[in-house]
Amino acid sequence: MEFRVNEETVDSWKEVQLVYNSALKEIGTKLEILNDEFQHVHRYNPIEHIKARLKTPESIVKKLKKNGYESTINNMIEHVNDIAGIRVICSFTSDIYRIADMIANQNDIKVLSVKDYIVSPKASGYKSYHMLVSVPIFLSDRIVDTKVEIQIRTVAMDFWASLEHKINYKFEGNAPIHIKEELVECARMVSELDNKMLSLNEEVLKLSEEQNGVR
Ligand code: 0O2
Repeated sequence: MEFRVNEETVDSWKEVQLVYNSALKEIGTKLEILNDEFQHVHRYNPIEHIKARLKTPESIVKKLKKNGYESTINNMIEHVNDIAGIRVICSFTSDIYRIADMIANQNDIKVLSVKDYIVSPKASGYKSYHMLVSVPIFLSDRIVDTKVEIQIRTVAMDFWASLEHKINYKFEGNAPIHIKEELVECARMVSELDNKMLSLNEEVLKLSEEQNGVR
């Protein structure tokens, strides 16, 4: 269904914020429930923590401008996919796909697109799993299907991404070439660390299963 858009008015911006905020709450709650259930069944939490944010109006306008769109409420809804963004931080790469599957399997969620920057990292070295989903928000008189961008990554990938973001901000996107190269090298080290931690964890799980089987 459509937003009731009364363009360029403060009221319609407030309505947009209310709906996207509600979408963040919906997805956040779903993730918390999945994490609790996982803990109950497998005695293990795949999610370390969750960060949710609404994109600032300045940032939305900047994105619209960059892509050649006028700053209207309709264009925001149509062309800015990450007004509502939620970041899910996990311990291991395997958790990322587990969480992505659990989200995709929810009946009321529609997966609109997926970008797997783990299989295909960006040239910067950036790794993360992005899902664009839509979730129905039930208002008093209508249902609004609302887009949420979900970024799922490991603690190590998140550490890399936040440092790279800070560096890029400092140099306004034009960091010296040697710093960019160092960041690519750090991204390689992050992948190595993630792989080692995953295989270590798998070995520990296997050993404890064997021990429990013997008893
Ligand atoms: P912010 O401040 O994080 O919100 P789209 O969003 O699909 O219209 P795009 O650029 O094709 O446009 O989307 P993509 O590639 O999926 O990336 C969107 C978000 O991923 C970015 O949001 C960043 O959060 C993150 N990201 C992508 N590439 C990099 C990278 O090289 N380094 C870091 N640190 N983060 C990255 P925004 O809107 O840029 O900013």
